[in-house]
Amino acid sequence: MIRKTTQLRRLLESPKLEFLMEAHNGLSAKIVEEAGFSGIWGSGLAISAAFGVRDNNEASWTQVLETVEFMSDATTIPILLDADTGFGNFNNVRRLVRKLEQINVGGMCIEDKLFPKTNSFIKGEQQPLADPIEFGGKVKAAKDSQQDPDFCVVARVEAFIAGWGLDEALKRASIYHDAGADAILIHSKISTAEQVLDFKKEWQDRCPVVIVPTMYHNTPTSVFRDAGFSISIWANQLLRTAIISMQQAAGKIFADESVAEIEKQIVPVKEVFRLQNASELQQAEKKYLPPTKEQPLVDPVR
Ligand code: SPV
Ligand code: MG
Repeated sequence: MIRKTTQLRRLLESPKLEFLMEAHNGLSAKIVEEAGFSGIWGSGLAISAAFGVRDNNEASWTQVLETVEFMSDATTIPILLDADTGFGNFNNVRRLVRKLEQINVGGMCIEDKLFPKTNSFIKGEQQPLADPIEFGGKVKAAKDSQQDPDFCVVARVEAFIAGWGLDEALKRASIYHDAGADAILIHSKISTAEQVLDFKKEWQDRCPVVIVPTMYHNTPTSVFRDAGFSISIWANQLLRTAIISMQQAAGKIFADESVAEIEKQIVPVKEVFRLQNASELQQAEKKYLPPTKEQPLVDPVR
């Protein structure tokens, strides 16, 4: 079994465009893996939304890590955790890296904003950026504290989000690269890929570049491939899929005062059991529990 850190590093360094799909709990992480993805984006937006709170560090870092541990345990592909600003200063980042390694997370992405952060698509231009030298120290602290040489630290540049131009984005990326970042995530909130393409043209191949085409979703993937980006992150689409499915189902059941109609549209309960790997426990019970004459209490899978 290849270590998750190594798997993530290979994705970052692979010559072809790779993809990470967002997940926000153990179940969605498993669905991402079953769909065929090679890696998971542990989205701060999606995890906080699933908790019912805002993407403003309202969920504590230990609450986030508890969720990410379930995600990691449920899957064999690596997770790149969206670790926001690192949940504090360089010292908090050092502890964060040690904890992420313990729960088998492949790497983390930290962004050059201030704690408590705000989602990049909410009043981005009013968001203060971190001092780039201070943020470079955070990146260096992260790299110095990892035990596994393949643990990946992705530095996210929010210059475009905050209304700055290409020069500022490149200046920041250089500082973070010099501090040891394994990759740069260049974020943009405009509806075209212009900013990230401009960045990549200047940055060239100094280190892998990661993008999040949430707002420029109409850009064909071939454009990203041709430009030589390393990873494209689909950052929130499963959360948004789940929201509309749950809204429609809840609304229909409320209106019908019945689940008869919706039953045809939703997965059978046995699909839930399959995703939970209930059959493995049934086998283990046969192996480890003392034999009884009684039938198993339930046999929901078969
Ligand atoms: C996230 O998924 O939480 C991200 C990406 O950080 S974004 O929401 O685009 O800022
Ligand atoms: Mg985020």
